Amino acid sequence: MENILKSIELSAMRIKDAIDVKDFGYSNEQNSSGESQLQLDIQCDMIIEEEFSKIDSIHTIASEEKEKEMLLHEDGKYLIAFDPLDGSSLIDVNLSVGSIFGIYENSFEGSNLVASCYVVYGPRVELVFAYEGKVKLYLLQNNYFEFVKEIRLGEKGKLNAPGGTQQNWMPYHKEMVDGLFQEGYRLRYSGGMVPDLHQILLKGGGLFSYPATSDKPDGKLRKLFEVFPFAHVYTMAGGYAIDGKEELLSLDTKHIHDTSPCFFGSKYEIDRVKDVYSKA
Ligand code: AFP
Repeated sequence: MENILKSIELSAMRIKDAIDVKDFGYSNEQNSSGESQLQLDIQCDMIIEEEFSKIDSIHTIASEEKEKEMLLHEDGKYLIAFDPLDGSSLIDVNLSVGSIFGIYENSFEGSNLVASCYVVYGPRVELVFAYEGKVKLYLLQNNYFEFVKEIRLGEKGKLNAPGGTQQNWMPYHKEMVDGLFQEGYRLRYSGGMVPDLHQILLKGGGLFSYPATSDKPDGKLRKLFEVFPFAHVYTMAGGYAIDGKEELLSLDTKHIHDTSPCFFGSKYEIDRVKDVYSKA
């Protein structure tokens, strides 16, 4: 696992350089979710593929930018699903973006996730790694990811990050989101899952939601590339991650690009979601 973390760190440093200096703009390609791919999305995908190809313990990789998974080493033990540059549509307005990694054994099922990791490219580059019951924060300084601290979520937070188009929310979902605001929760939503969830984690709690909507009944966020890794990080940090009713990590995956409604947060807010959704 140590050499996988090392290769994520090397990828992150190369991606940071690519974000800083390269020319942006769209390619003529679309990814598997039908979104236009930026040149930078493709470049970041290639960087990670190149770094992971050097690690013998990696059996298979699956990227959000590619239709199919790819076999790397027949004798490898791990399968890794990753989103090379999540939130890339925010690059042109200079907001934070991230890379997300889920590391599995045997198959790409939430229950087989053994480690997860994400990198935030913001004013600083930070990396969060969840493994063996601990969630650790690292900061990039002088080409080295220095350990900062262990992360734990509180029982209740103050931040509310509600995703999806409000016009298409279910009425009970709107009521729940409004209810939290009436209790004093503050809105924090950039449109980048990585910085939005990172903020809630580091500020001790709150709720991030991306619900089922009338136009997207299965939500927008992809299980393998976005939802499962963050569910793993949040639960290891003492928080909760559900689809409204079930724990996200207990959900089946039929296709690598499957999506799911998702809610991540601390105990108080997730109890609220469960209460509202159990009556829906
Ligand atoms: P992009 O990678 O296309 O910018 O999408 C980012 C994202 O997948 C995730 O990071 C956000 O939480 C979510 O989409 C935001 O979606 P909305 O724009 O519908 O709020």
